Amino acid sequence: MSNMELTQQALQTLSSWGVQDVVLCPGGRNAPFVFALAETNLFRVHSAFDERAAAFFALGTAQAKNHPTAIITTSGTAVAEVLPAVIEAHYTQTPLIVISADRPRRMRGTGAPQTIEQINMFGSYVEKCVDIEEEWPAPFSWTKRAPLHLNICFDEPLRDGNSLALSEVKIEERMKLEPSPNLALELTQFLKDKNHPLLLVSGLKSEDVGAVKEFASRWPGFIYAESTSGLREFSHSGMILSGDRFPGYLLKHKKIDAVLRIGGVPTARLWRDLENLDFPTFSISSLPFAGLSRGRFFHAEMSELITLSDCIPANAGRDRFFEALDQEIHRSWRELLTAFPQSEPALVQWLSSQIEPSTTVYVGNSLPIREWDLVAQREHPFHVRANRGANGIDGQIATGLGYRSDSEGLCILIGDLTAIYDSNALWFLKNQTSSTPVRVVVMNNSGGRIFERLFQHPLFYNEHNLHFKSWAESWQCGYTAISQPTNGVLPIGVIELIPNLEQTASFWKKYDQLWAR
Ligand SMILES: Cc1ncc(C[n+]2csc(CCOP(=O)(O)OP(=O)(O)O)c2C)c(N)n1
Repeated sequence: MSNMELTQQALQTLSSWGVQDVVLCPGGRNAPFVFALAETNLFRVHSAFDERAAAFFALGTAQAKNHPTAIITTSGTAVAEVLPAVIEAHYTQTPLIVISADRPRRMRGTGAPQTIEQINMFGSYVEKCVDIEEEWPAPFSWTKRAPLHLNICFDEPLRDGNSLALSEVKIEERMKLEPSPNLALELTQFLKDKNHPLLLVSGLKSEDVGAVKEFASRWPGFIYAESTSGLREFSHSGMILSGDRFPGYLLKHKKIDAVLRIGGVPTARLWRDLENLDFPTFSISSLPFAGLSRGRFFHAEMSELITLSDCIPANAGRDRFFEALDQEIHRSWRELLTAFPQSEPALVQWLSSQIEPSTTVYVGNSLPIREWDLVAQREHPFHVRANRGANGIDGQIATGLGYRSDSEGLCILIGDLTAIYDSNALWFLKNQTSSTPVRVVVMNNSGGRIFERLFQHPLFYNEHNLHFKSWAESWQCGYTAISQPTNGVLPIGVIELIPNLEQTASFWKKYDQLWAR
């Protein structure tokens, strides 16, 4: 069954159970539900983004109206946020239905982006957990007197488009998870016949950066380094400057013949695409998660890399024409930053040039981490942190504030929905005593704009016209609104960046055109 057919089955089943209200928390993985609910009038659809509140709203609705009510979440910590309401539903015997979207079963245990262990997550607080992939299950009983969990796996393309689906490609290697003592041998084998391998470096612990830098300095191919790696500002002639699209562009033009990933699970789009491509991939990480259900994976100490430089084949290199192209694309979009100074990327770049060197920067999930990776200045390094374990938009301010210290400034950059999600976390900023500057920067683009770029359907966005002044003041924090680059000293406390949406759209339009060659 296709994703949309599974979704239709789910909605028909809800309807047959008497569900009238559906609380929808749009994300990427549950996109089939967003599209289907936009086209049906079987239910009253309540769109929301904080799954914890949304689940309690569904609970209250079910109790008040005395009919089963559903909450639909995307994958990852979004599902976990529903637990308190499920517990309440259990003890009050309320028919709360949780529908969670999931990534395909083959990815369980891999730590791939937004892939967590969702099956039986609610334990004995639900009457049943039904795990669904490809086929709708045979009729099953449900008393409608207790919560129910339906977990539905969706593979890409999510809306049944025609991009490369797993079933269309032959994947020879499946993940081999066992740590091997033969890392050097296996890496030599892997790289032996490769002429243009790409090095992809993601999240590293501070103490591992030196060893990886040493290894990278001898790398003859292209390198794409994410900001959480601590290598993004490292000077190397193969360092990709034009952004995370360039690795995919190299792959499309057959200018790379392998990917060696070092560090945490990458944010770069290429990584997600590799899941469904039969492309030689080798990962080395100090975390025990492969991040893909295919390819070779080694769980190793980063200090081992020091001994691995000899594995790099002598004849490997990179295409000089594409090296120049990378620089040209980089130059072109930097001109766009100047042309559209009030666009979101220009404001992110400006922010990166204003904060003091050696500041710890905590970047929120969704667009902030991607925009920072793309446009932040590279003159001096920052300590960039992010929650890239499960990629949730929950708990971002609190996690960031956990990085406060007396020796370094702290700047947290998050989206507006992410800020509202964790609005109580300013508790940890109240009565701030540290002598170093702490800033919580909210990029207020009036909703979840990442979905504008992904799905172009307003039901995903949760648009609003809220601002953050009274929020900051109610927590006794300083507040400044900024809508264009300025030269003054950057204030501390809450900074609300208000990008010009038209300029942002123009920036991305022209940016997209740069790749159409
Ligand atoms: C807990 C959780 N719920 C839902 C999601 C799915 N999700 C990813 S990005 C996003 C929207 C974020 O909006 P905002 O914070 O305004 O950032 P923007 O997209 O505008 O950068 C959502 C809901 C998630 N990652 N984590």
